[in-house]
Amino acid sequence: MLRPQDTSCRERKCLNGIWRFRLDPDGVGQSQRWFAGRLPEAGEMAVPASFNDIGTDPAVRNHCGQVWYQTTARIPRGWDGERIVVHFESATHRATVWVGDVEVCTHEGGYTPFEANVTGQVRAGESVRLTVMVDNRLSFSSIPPGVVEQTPAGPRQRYWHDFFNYAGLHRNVWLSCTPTTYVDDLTVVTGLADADGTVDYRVEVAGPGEPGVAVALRDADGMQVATGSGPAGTLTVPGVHPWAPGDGYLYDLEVTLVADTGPVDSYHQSVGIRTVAVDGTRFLINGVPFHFKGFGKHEDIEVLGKAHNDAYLLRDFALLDWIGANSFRTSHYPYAEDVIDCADRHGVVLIDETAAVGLNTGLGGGMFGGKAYPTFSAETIGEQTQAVHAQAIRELIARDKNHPSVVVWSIANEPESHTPEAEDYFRPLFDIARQADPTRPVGFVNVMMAPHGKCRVSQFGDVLMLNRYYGWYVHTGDLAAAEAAWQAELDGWAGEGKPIIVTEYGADTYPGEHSVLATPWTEEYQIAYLEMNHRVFDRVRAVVGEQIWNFADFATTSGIVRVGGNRKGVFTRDRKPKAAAFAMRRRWRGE
Ligand code: GCB
Repeated sequence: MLRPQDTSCRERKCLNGIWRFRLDPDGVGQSQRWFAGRLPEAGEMAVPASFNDIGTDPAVRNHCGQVWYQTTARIPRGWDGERIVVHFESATHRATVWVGDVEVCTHEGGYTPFEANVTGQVRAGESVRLTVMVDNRLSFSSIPPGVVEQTPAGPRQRYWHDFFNYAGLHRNVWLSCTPTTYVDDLTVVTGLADADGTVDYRVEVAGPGEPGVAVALRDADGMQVATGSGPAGTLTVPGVHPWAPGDGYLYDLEVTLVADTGPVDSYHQSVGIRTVAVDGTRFLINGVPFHFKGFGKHEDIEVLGKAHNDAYLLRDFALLDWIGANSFRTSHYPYAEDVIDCADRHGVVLIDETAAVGLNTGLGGGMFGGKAYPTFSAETIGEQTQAVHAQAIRELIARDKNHPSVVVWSIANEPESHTPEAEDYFRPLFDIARQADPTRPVGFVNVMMAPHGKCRVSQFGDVLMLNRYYGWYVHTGDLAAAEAAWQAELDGWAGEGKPIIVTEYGADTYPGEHSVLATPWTEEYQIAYLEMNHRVFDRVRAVVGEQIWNFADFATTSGIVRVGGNRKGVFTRDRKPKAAAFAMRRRWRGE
């Protein structure tokens, strides 16, 4: 599935704005056919936004179940005879869509796009009613998993991840048209050999007829540098300008489908020509050792929750640049495609993660809920979860495979990984990721409870990604003990002969809290904690990356270890620097 575009043969119309909206606490909307007319008793909701923090009603914020969105849109007159599609960049966590009275699609998973061909349901020039039922419930067969517990006070959503379960229509909604014979998919794989670059391309065409395929590659100035024909081939770019960290140089690949009558479809793909490889403990981009400096992030802002926002996107990239970061992880789910595009343009390197977070019921010491569940079992995370997880991996790779910024697939964050059940669960998922993309390293993010020598899943990864909180969750406030324990564990991992990226280390820090002694929660402790980690990293050659948890403070469920959310940000939730931001700028920029 390709993202809608405006080209010489395609058009798109953005449906963002204020939609009709209502909760469905009793789950009756579908049987009462709320889609079959104007949504009854509806209020208003912004799209894109999480629905949770717009109003003031706790019933909305904490709603657990279905919600309904509806809008009316006019199909442009000029779209007669075209293939018309409705495209959602995401709906968290699942959705069913009706056009008029007709159900056109359902989708599972809150962070990847889906669409429906609605050509048969609409007429050019006429308006249509578009209704979406979104369900925010997590279960043992969703990714991420969760469980709805029935309590005397009503249903309560429990889950084992540490961010608020924001939901709704978080990203753009498009109406778009393509010709009836169209470019259905496109894959590019790039290579470098001395001064030449190569672009292997493969085009999939759908619809009637057998049009020819012509491709043209243009540089950033619009100069044509290579052309090709046929559905697959290799383009060579002499004197290539590679895509590299800090240098987001992009070529434009135009694919044209050509029939006897002339061009029938045109699609553009930006292409960064670069290579990625793992060589022993080195992580190579364009053959050059790369050291990841950056953060685990979240899509999380005041009022909007997890909605994409272009202004915050640019603000965050400006701050990444200011602090000297060269990378981040899309913890803990695929981010909006605009984020990945921005990373491509800015030369920011990404570890791209699925939404498989919290596959670990032992996490948090009860922080995330009362009742105990086994992680892997027929009743909890089992075959059905694994199938949904496999699909989440496929959808992430299908969406992001052509982005030069993406250099590692992370198939899960901190799952249980020390048990035989975990080994059986994950083995096939690594195979699925490698089948979907044989060109990028695959890994998962290891949790502290499965340290070196105990983890049974790390064997499958091309890289080792570790989240560790020595000096915070263990040896709290005792940085000397933390340093010794961390060093010992890291030396063990270094013996595996794979590159190690420390994907999380961090200390909750309440801005404005100070002490002459480095005391947990103070701005001074955050700096001392980070410095201790850096001493350890700088002694271990296999460590090729340091990504602090977190870029910014973010919203979580309520809990006795969270004060207005998770405070491990180097920036506050509204993106003000804590003292650690200046310390990190010195380390990463060397200033
Ligand atoms: C982790 C998780 C992350 C949490 C973080 C914390 O290991 O991966 O989602 O927010 O710890 O602050 O506890």
